[in-house]
Amino acid sequence: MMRRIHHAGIVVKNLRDAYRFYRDTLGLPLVREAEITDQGVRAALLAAGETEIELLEPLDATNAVGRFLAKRGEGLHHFCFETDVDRCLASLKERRVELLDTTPRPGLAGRIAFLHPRACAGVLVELATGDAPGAPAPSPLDLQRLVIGARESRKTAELFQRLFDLPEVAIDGGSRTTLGVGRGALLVVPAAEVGGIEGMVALSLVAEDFADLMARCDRAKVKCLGGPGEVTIAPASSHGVRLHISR
Ligand code: CMX
Repeated sequence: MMRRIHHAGIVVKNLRDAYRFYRDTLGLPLVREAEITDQGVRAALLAAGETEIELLEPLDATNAVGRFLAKRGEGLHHFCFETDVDRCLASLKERRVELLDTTPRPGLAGRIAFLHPRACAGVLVELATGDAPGAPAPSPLDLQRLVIGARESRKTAELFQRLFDLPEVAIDGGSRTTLGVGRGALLVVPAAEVGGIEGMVALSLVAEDFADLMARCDRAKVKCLGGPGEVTIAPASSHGVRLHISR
């Protein structure tokens, strides 16, 4: 039912500053940018392989995204599945799952609807019809995994499996669960293994040309921790998001 992770949404103070890192340093191509007035945001989608990264700048400090920014700072805000939104909403309604949108509305990713974070272990999940089929924009980075921290990781993984009919594709010693979504995956891990963070923790990406990417990060003075084939970009450099990048 879930065709792919359509995008991971990141709240930023300012789109122009965030472009400097995500578009100019990482090299992610801008797919589109628009103001979504009913949501009180200016949003931009950037291609990252099969999926996309959505940057969200609140238009004022008092709306839902503005309050999120004030309370938690810049960082991961939600993620979105591409699916048949009407069918999926009908099925979720039948199961009395708590929704923010009971009917789809227009968004940057097509017709969209949000579930309440209370229904998804504190994670804000969006559903979207996605774009008309076409070749994805070529991108130097492929977003492959989204990491979710949970106090009871097994239970949370089972919840996501049940809600979205996701296959379990790998078990790592019983404490980590990988759920397949298209060519990508959700990795549910115990919060204790990720500094106690519950909810969206990190994004894992694979670089087409790792050496070139490292050179660009170096020129832009981006702080990277790690070894020769895999780095974690310090959240201070990536607008609050832990980015794991491997070759
Ligand atoms: N993920 C997880 N929890 C969130 C959250 C998020 N993105 N945003 C807010 N919350 C939590 C808050 O931390 C708070 O938790 P506590 O009660 O434990 O403190 C609780 O939700 C209430 O927060 P609030 O600021 O009072 O916000 P509201 O209750 O008014 O709304 C939410 C919260 C999630 C329903 C709201 O942010 C919302 O409607 N979001 C969906 C719409 C959206 O995000 N649009 C932007 C995307 C645009 C697009 O792609 O089209």
